[in-house]
Amino acid sequence: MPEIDLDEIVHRLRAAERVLITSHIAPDGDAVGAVLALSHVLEALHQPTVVCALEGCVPERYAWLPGADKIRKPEECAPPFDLAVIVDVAQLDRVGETAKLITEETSVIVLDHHLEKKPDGDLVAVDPAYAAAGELIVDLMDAAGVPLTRDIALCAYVALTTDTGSFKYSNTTVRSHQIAARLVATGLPVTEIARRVFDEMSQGRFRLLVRFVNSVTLLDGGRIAVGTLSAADLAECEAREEDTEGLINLAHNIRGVEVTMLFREVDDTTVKLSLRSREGLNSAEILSTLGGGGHTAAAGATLEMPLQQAMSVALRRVRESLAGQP
Ligand SMILES: [Mn+2]
Repeated sequence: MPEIDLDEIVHRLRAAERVLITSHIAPDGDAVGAVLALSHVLEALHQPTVVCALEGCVPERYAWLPGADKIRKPEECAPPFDLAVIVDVAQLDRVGETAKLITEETSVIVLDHHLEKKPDGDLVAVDPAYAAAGELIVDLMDAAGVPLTRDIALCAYVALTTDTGSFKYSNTTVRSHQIAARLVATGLPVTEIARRVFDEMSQGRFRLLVRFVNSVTLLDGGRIAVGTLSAADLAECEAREEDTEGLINLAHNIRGVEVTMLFREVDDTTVKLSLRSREGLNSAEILSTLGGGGHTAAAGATLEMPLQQAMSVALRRVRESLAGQP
């Protein structure tokens, strides 16, 4: 990993006048939280023109975050930007249509924590030791000498709690807790945040959850759990794409399961695969030959093939990885 030079990034942020901040398609809590936390840091730093853009809607459970109402769809934004900061993702082809707002005159800073060997961007801060991109933004805030505000804290806290599964996942570190303590000390209503982010769900999500649970099958003596959601499941449940977030963890909690796979059929030729793995198995590596990526414990891939074919291809890949395990 390249050495991270936060001071150089601060220098570039300070010099920029029109800044685009964006993240990956299908934004999760870390994407939305880190984008917004950075926008608040930038406004405190020197008040450039800041435009936050995301492809797709901000999931309802994050829509109450301060500044979320200012997040635009890419087609609503007017380039040029002299600087684009992409957070929680390191590849421009994963920010979707927003990438079109980045032109010749735009320099690109990448702030990410995924296992990414070839990040895009002119200036790159990618370090998988960060539990969340939001955690990296807090370090950047400190490097910039920007005081922690409640708005920054709220956004960074949601980023951190969602990407660590409330400080349960293996990416959680002492630093994650230390940063969380600083954020909470600004007076965050943690119970209320947890209810909004993790517990409360739409009826559509509840119906989808039931379908997902019923779809789960255990293979290979219970080492692999596989769940599927068809395009019809989403439609019939009146659920949205965002309603699938986190469902996979329900199956991954089954005792003895080492790898959990969720296949979500987008249409006849596109399947989104999510993968979770226990310690000793690298999810990102398992999916790397299928064009996917992510973290050690959690990764994803988009497979351009029908559901049945996607299942057999990915299952073969997982079994190869498990074959190397005791
Ligand atoms: Mn993240």
